[in-house]
Amino acid sequence: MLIAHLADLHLGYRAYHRLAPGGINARERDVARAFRAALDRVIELRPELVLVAGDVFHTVRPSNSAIADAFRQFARLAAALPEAPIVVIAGNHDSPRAVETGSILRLLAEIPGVLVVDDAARSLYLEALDTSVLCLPHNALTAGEVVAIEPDVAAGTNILLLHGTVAGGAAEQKLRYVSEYGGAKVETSEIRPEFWDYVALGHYHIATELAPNMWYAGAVERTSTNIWEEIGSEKGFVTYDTERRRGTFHPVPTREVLDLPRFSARGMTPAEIDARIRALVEEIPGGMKGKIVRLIVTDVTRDLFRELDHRYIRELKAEALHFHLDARRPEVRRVVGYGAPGRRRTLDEEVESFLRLHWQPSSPEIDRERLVALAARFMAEAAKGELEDALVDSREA
Ligand SMILES: [Mn+2]
Repeated sequence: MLIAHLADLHLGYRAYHRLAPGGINARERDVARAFRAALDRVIELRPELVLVAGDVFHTVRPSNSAIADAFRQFARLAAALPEAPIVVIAGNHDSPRAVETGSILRLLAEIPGVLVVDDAARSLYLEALDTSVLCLPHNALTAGEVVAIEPDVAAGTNILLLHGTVAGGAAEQKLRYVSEYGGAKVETSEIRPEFWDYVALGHYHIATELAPNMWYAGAVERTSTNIWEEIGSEKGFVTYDTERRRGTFHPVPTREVLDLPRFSARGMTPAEIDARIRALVEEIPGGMKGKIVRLIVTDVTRDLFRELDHRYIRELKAEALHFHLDARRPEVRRVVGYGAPGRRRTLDEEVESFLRLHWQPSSPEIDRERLVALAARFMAEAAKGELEDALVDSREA
């Protein structure tokens, strides 16, 4: 049996306030196009089963245009592959926290051939394929109930479909970044990949083979919190052949994202910094036009930043789809304990590591150290139940 495995579509994702012709956010259109391209290829490959491992939508309440497009695309897929069941689970992005919100994914279940599991764990037996798919959407793994991750002994083929961060085993070496905040965590020893014909994973946005029969399909476009961590890896989906026991990654075209070589401004004059920026930009093959580009410059003092050629920087911002001149002030870096084995980070450590390692200031005027200190204070106040007072104090300060 040939299985097509997609994940993390993030339909309705928006960024950068740039509009494409027709008024749709340019990045939202990129994501919709990447999804269409992925489906074109899936249809050509004619799989017998299609799995979507969560985060179909970027938010619990996507825009009407994102919903309409998703419905059209899933209907197109179902019509093109009438024999192939399409099994969709919810991820952390499309799982409402409050039950009364309801899940938008249920709409997709109106399409004949599309099966949706959006809340509790459920095992689906697909009779025509003699295949059982154990579906573990985000909520099934975070509700606090113990889920038995067991194959169905009566089924000819057993598949596990889950949305979360896999820990332990090959995941320790192969997952390059701490995955999206807010995901569930599952140990490789709980999954036991050797017990399954195939394990289809969603949540980590870079396509990754954790075992020959266990893959993260990765996202179809760069939609994670820190897209710079996804540079150098292609986006797309995976097919798995249960007879040959082999997975194949299929890339789809995506928008170009560049992280220019970073440099330190220490000892440089504003004119020298301008010249270095210009030289780096002029070396981009094909130029900046329509690309997403970042340039990190460290050790930029506030005075130095003010004296840069902001007219030129504005021109670059206008030409690129998005240009982020990430001018960082000189700062004392402390090493934060990071993913130490055998111990879960406390929430305080999680917040501190996020602010130090992942969060990018939107302006060099923001002092990272002050923000870290403020966050630590708010965490302490929240623990004591006095957050409201602390927030009022900080606004007055
Ligand atoms: Mn995701």
